[in-house]
Amino acid sequence: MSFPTALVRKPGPAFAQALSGHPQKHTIDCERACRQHQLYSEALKHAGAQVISLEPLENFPDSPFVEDTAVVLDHGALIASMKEESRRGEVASIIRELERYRKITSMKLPSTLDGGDVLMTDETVFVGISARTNRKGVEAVAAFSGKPTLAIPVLKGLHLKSSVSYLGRNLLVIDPSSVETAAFKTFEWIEVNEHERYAANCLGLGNFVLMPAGFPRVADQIRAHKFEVVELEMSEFEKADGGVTCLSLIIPQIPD
Ligand code: CIR
Repeated sequence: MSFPTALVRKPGPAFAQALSGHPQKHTIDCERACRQHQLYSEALKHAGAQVISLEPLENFPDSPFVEDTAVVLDHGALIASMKEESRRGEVASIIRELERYRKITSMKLPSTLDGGDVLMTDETVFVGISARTNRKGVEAVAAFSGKPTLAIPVLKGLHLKSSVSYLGRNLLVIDPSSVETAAFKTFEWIEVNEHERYAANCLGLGNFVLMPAGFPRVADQIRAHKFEVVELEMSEFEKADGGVTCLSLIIPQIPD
């Protein structure tokens, strides 16, 4: 069994100003977001992660979405070059944390990348070409990872992982209307329909899967694959265009 470290960052009052295209973005409730975030951190611990909880960054409303700031592998951490001006400053404090665990490599403009576009599987890295991540960003991930790396056009949604996530054991959860499925044909997958789209973003951690509450059909299908499912209220993060994976930066335990 592996015991990863998970970096998380609590939402503060500035979270109400997070970037979002969600129609209810103006109703973000920061106190409720804090409570949901607390339960999220507890779920990570329940799944065996050691949680490092960073304090809110008041100048950076989107900073709870730590996943976007870096790609962490066994041999090092690649710091993302985030396209959104308002998010670029988030990486400084993440670098200070990650330096304790990994050698740091930083991407530079004109390459752009959000970590939410990076889908790691056992053999292959899939990187979304999206509104945030460009081809040079994919090339930077390919050079860094040393693994086969494929660019995947994101047809709908913010990031690749808004539409597909990897649970482990060769199993994906995918919204086939948002992403070409051809590249994933060596995987087994669970399909979500258009009403279940938000459940395409799940976090697999060993035998556990953290997923948003309210999608019982998807949860049952994941359970049928012998994962233990933890369902989480995510309403305030959904209103900020964020999902379950976005709220943590997973630092895998290096195998002995
Ligand atoms: C943003 O627009 O950048 C944030 N409001 C949402 C980022 C979500 N992150 C993720 O999916 N990895």
